[in-house]
Amino acid sequence: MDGMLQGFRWYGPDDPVPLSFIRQTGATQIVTSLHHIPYGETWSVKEIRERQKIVADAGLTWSVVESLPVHEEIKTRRGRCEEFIGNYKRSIENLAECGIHTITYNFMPVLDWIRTDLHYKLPDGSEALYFDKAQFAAFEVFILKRPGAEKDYSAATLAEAEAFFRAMTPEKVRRFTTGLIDNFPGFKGVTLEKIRSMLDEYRTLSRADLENNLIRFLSEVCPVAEKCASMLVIHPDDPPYPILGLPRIFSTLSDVKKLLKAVDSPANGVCFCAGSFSGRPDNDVVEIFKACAPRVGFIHLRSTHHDEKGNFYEANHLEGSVDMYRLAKAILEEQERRKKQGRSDWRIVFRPDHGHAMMDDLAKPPCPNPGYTAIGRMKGLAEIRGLEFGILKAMQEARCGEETRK
Ligand code: DNO
Repeated sequence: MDGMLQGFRWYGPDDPVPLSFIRQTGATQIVTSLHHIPYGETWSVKEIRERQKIVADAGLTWSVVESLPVHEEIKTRRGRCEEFIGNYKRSIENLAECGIHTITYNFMPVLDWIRTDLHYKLPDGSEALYFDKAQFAAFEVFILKRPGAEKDYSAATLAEAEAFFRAMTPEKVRRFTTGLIDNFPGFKGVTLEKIRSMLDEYRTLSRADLENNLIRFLSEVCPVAEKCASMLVIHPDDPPYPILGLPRIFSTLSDVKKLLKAVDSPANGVCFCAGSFSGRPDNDVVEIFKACAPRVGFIHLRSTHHDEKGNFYEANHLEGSVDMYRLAKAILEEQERRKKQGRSDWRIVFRPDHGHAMMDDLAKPPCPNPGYTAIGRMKGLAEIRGLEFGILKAMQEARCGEETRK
C-alpha cells in the first residue's frame, strides 16, 4: 500500500547509527546534511555526489536535505548577507542537479531547538528530551546573565530557577550549559561568549524586521528553487514561542498562513514538524496541518506531554498532545488529493522525529545527537507505520464500500 515515504535522519559518516542499521528499520529515504561545510558556504556538486553515493551504496536514497543552514547574517541582514544568499542559490541548483529537491531550513535566531534536560527519566526507564521553563530561566538569568532576562519571568519561576541553579555543582552547570547550547552538528563548540555576541546582533531587530528578513530571503531564493522544481521547507520554531528575548516567527497557525501568503510560490513550503508545533498547548496541530497541507514538503512526526506550567517532554510517538491518528489521516488524505492531481511526487517523506533513548541505546556512549537514537526512533517509526497501515486499509475498505453501493 502506498503510504508516506519513510525517512530516517542520518548525521553522516560519524553518526553512531550507521546506514546499515537504518536500512533495517524499513526506512528507504535518508534525511541528511553536509554538516562539515560551514554555514553560508556553497555545497558543491562534487560534495553532494560523494555523500549521495555513500547513501546509495547502502541501498537508500538521499531525498531530503535537513538542513541547508541559513547563516545568521541572512537572518539579521548584515555583513556578508548578499554573498551568502548567492551561495544558497547555488547550493539549491547544485542539489537539484543531483536530483535532490526538498531542502529544510529554519529561521530561528541564534539557536535552533532548545531543551533543558537531554536525559529526562521516564517511569519505564527510558529517557526523553525535556523543556522546563524554570530551568531555562536559570540558564538565562544566572548562567548566560542576559541583561533584562528576569523581566520575562514571574517571581515564582525566578525563585524556582534560582533554587535549581544554586543546587548545581560547577560540573553540573557546565554539562547543563553544553546540553543547552552546543547540540547542533555544523555549529559545534558554541560558548556563552559566542551566544552573547550573537544576541547582540539582534539588539535592534524587531519581530517585524525578522519577518521582513525572512520574506526578503525567500523572495530571492524561491524563484531559483522554482526553476529547479525544488521546495524550501521551513522548520517551525522549537519551542514555538519567543526565547532569549528574541522573536520567533514560525510558531502558530497565523504565522504559517502569513508566510505562505507573503511569498506565494510553490517553492515556499513547510517542514511540518508536529512535535514542535505541539510545544504550545494552544496550537491545534491538525488544524495547522490542514491549513498548509498543499505546501507541506516534508514531515516530522512526534508529540509532547505538557504540564500546567508549560513544561513539556517528548512523548511516545502515538501519545501526548498530538492526535496522531487524525494527523496521519489528514496527511494520507492530502496524498490522495495530490495523486488525483496527477502529481508524480504525491508521496510525502516523513521521518519519526526524535525518539527516546531506550534498551541498548542506553548501554551505548551518550548519543552525540540528542533524540536521534536507533531503537527509540525505530519504535516511533514502527508505531507510525502501523497506524498508517490501519488508516490506509480503512480508507481502501471505505472506497470499496462506496463502489459496491454505487
Ligand atoms: C531537531 C531538528 C531541528 C531541525 C532544524 C531544521 O531535532 O528538528 O534541528 O533539523 O531546525 O533547520
